[in-house]
Amino acid sequence: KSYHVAILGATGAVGTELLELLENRDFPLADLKLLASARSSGKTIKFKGENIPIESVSDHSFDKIDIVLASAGGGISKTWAGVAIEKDAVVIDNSSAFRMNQEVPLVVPEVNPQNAASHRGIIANPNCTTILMTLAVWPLHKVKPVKRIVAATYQSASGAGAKAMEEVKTQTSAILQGHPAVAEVLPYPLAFNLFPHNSPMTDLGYCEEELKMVNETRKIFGSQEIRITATCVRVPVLRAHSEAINLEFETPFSPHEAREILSQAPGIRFVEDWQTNHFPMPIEASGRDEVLVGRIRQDISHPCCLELWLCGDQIRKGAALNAVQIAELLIEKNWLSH
Ligand code: A2P
Ligand code: 11C
Repeated sequence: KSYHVAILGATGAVGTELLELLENRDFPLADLKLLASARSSGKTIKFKGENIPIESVSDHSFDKIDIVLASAGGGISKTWAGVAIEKDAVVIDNSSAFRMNQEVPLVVPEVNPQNAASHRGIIANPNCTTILMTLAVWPLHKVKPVKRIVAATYQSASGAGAKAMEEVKTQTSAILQGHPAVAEVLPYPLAFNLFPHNSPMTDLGYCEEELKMVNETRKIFGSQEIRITATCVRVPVLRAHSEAINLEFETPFSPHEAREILSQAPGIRFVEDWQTNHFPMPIEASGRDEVLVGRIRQDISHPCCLELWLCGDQIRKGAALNAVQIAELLIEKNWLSH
């Protein structure tokens, strides 16, 4: 059996990656519909040697579609998800629009695949920093529950979309030629700079991105008790996010045991060479499916805490790949109907 798939936001950073994944994985595709804004209507994108027209999304866009992979932002998802569900499609949504809705499963296939079974037409893809963190923390949490997570992120431009990636390149080139860097997509120049994450600030003094890491991780782990705090920072890297994570357990967790567990964990590639100081780097994580994890060490300030470091391709496992894996899971388990 093969499936009719639509990509909503096909021209964006995540949309482009979705196309590449569908092209290169053994996905049982009957046909592919590419949807974007009216600005892109009439253009085409090459897929498996064929030029597929980009259509402006409309009421009829989801007729006969089985699976919608949505990555055009929360507002667009809110507008169109209901229409797609009415037409019996399942929407796998990359935006934050439905993630904390109690009826919507929030799924990382390596962590909580079983939650996808109960969907009612929408499955939410978590925030990229959350996906990457859960892949590394869950295998340890299963062995010994984590009490508290303290995370600091180093997030690439790709998280703000394809235009932000272009902006960093333009700014870099301007600065190298002695011109000022102009910021239009991101709030401040990112080239040769960094700043606290640009998502809206909340009354808690945490930006929304930081609260996503807190609330989404709790939902995915099915644990409201786990205490989490995060500081999210945008750095001038193009497409992979990095995270420094401190984990507190009830009792000591030996770095050796953590290493053994994470070396075997799904979706992770363990990268640690203490001789050459070679640990995960965004440049080596870019374009890879696996999240690179390493630099596990005992926290010298607390006997029950471990430090670890990870880098993961934000567009791939942080967004597009996780969404495609959810689609593959629904197909494999026969969980598409709602
Ligand atoms: P378009 O290229 O036509 O503007 P990114 O996250 O990389 O910025 O990408 C955003 C994606 O969302 C693009 O594919 C963009 O299409 C799409 N998009 C933006 N506005 C709309 C809209 N009103 N309807 C459908 N798709 C939209
Ligand atoms: C970033 N994580 O790196 C964001 C982008 O909730 O899906 C995606 C925001 C989200 O800026």
